[in-house]
Amino acid sequence: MTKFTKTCLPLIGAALCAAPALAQEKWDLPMAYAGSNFHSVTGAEFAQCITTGTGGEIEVTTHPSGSLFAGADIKRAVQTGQVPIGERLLSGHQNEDALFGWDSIPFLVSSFDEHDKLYEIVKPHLEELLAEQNLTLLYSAPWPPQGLYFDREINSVAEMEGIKFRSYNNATNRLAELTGMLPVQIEAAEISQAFATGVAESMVSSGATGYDRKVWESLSHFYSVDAWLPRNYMLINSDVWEGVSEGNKNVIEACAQMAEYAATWRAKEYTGFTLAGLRDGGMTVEPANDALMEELKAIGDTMTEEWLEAAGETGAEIVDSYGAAQ
Ligand code: PCA
Repeated sequence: MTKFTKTCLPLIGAALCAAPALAQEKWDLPMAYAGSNFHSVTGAEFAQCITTGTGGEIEVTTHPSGSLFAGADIKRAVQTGQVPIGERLLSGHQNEDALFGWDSIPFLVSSFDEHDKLYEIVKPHLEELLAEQNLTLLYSAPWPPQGLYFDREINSVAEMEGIKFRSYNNATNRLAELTGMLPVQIEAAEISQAFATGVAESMVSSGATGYDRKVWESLSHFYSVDAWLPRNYMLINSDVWEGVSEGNKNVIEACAQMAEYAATWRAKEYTGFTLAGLRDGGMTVEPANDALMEELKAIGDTMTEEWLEAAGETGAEIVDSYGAAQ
């Protein structure tokens, strides 16, 4: 049902109304991270851009902090059409296809520039895989580089033995196993509690997530090892996408391009800002010592091999093309 949300002067008639807003569709957009996080802020602007740009024909409402669907359930909700659109960290679905884990391979890339180059190579493969799952990629943006958080000083992998480690995907689980830590998978929205109650004592994540969740209340050290940069993806159900008019598709694609640019820029800005915030909160923020770095890189080599084995020909093609582009 088409419904005019602006009333027109009765004698003038609908055709002469100034830009009548037609509220034809309402899209709920679940997101896993806190509303103040830069991905969520960008998502809210993206939603507003669509609502405004389509003249209200598509009205998008974001639901941050996993309030509509928890992070782990967002992809399925979009795939099955429970919601038309949603944002998700795809490396959380590496068990469905190793390709989703391309952005969580330790030390394959460590900087935004390297990550961008790898993403350009991966993107068409990823879009193909998503299409098979009835999903269309609208935009995507990285998190800042991943570092290690602890509730104590750590100088070697041996010292990590038995520490309770908050993980967020298969790769982080595996990292815990290989360092002798005990992984427990917890959504970012829940980590402040997990650290406060001792359910977890460490994690690998960005300065941004530690800052968003004020982890200095429970943790003391952040080692900026720059292990990898995982990405969030704004996905739309492909059937819904096909049903969108050409004009509105153009609007959504333009909004998506701006969102990708804004979120990527914010990720970079946020890297230094949030590390300073962790320091202000009282944490020690420093690089890992050389010996620890070497141990971690050896673990990275193991995980790269394991990923290549799981990702088969596509994985090899991606890593080879990346190597050749260097
Ligand atoms: N923050 C998210 C994923 C990567 C990151 O930096 C998290 O910790 O869940």
